[in-house]
Amino acid sequence: MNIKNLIMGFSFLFLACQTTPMADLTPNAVIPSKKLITYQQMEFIGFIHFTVNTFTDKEWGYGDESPEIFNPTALDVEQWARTAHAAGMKQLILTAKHHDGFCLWPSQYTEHSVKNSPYKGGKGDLVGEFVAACKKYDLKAGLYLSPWDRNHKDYGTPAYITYYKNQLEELLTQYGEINEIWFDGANGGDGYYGGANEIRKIDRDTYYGWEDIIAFVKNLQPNIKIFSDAGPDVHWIGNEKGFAGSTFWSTIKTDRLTIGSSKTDYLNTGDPEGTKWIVGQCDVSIRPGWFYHADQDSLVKTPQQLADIYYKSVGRNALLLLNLPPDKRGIIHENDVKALTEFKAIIDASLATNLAKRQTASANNYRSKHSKFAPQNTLDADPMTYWATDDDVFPAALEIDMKENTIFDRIMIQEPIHLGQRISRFEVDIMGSNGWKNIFKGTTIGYKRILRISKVKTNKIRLRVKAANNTVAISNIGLFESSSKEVSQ
Ligand code: FUL
Repeated sequence: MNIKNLIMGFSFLFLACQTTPMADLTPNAVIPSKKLITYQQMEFIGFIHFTVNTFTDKEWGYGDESPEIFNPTALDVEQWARTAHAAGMKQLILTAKHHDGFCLWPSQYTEHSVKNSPYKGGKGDLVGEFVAACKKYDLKAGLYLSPWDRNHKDYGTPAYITYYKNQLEELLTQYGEINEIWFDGANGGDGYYGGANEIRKIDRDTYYGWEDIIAFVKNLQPNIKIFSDAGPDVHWIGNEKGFAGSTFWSTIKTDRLTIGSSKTDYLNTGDPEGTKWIVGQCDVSIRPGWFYHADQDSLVKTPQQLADIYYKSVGRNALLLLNLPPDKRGIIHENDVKALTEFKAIIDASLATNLAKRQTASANNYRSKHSKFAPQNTLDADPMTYWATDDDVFPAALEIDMKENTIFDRIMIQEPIHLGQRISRFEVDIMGSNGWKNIFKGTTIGYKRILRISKVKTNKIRLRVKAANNTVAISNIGLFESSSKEVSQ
């Protein structure tokens, strides 16, 4: 074959490949990394607050507690992990060190730890036991290491930063993979500080040298997710009630964030103009306190309150981080386990059966009329497949025909977030006896939005996206009838 024939052959092949024009969607400028998508897909995770405070009945230990008081009588780390797993959590985060400075692992850099406690005769290592229990119950393990340390004599000086980094190094090199590290925003104030008993204030912007600490952590555990009220991977939602804003963007402007003093309203809604993808996390305790207090045994949140929190966190494009504080025995109290078990049963009953599955979806437009963007992709439960329109089609309308009248009161909608978060205004209509009737007007959707509406009976539902920052794409739609137990019986 001469060179001319070869070129003609290639040109023919090239043209043949072009016969089905299909313009792929342009991803947004800000998209999540694969590891943040996997993180978001966990949806529901748990917190374990346990330390000397459990034994002193305090929320914030002063730092002068004797390690002798840390003496759980029936500690069972596996009960924590079993309880979390049974509730559907995908990760647990343990307070390896809270503000009192007491370490749940035998750190070589301090005497203020389990090694000087009666627990296992000073031979215990709760961080190690916790990580092993998480592994056994298929949970990711995360650790909380309070930056503020009311015990340490050097707190407030550069020497403490060296101490803090040494502790991070112990935690991130001795226990295998740690999926998340939690940096709390409470910082500086009065404390024991090695016997000084004084107030120590720090400059939140400069003292810790966060940039350096973040790089240090990532170097030790490249896959770790770092939480603080300013990210860089996961950010606080701005309250401790477990509620994300009903408008919630996963994008945010980092120059408006400072660890320890970010504006709570801003954290609660995110920012459509945001330049960085940081996943929102809603932390809340199953009890009024973060630590166990016997006088709160009757104040455990009800299964219905927990379900409400679930809809306001997971149902608003964020993660739910629910705290389960072990008691003085070292186990999660029976009342908490009961509430959690009933909560899980309610959510399962409410969201188990997708009434839209195997129904028919159609749309006013779908991109290039190509099956890759077909409306039916919204009913396959796969977060990677989606319906998308041609560019600039507003409203973008997707209709699901159930053929028969169907009763539902929960609507789940997902965007394919690997392409970014796009939708900023949408409406939902149902077919009534006089035609379409609007039943919901909303703003953001994101990874997952679950709408709670009054029960309706209809054979057709329609989603109309009225505004978005890019071409409209929806990955999944679900219709559900909630359990009657969502409301207190
Ligand atoms: C707060 C802390 O001060 C609380 O004690 C608790 O650990 C909570 C999760 O974060 O900022």
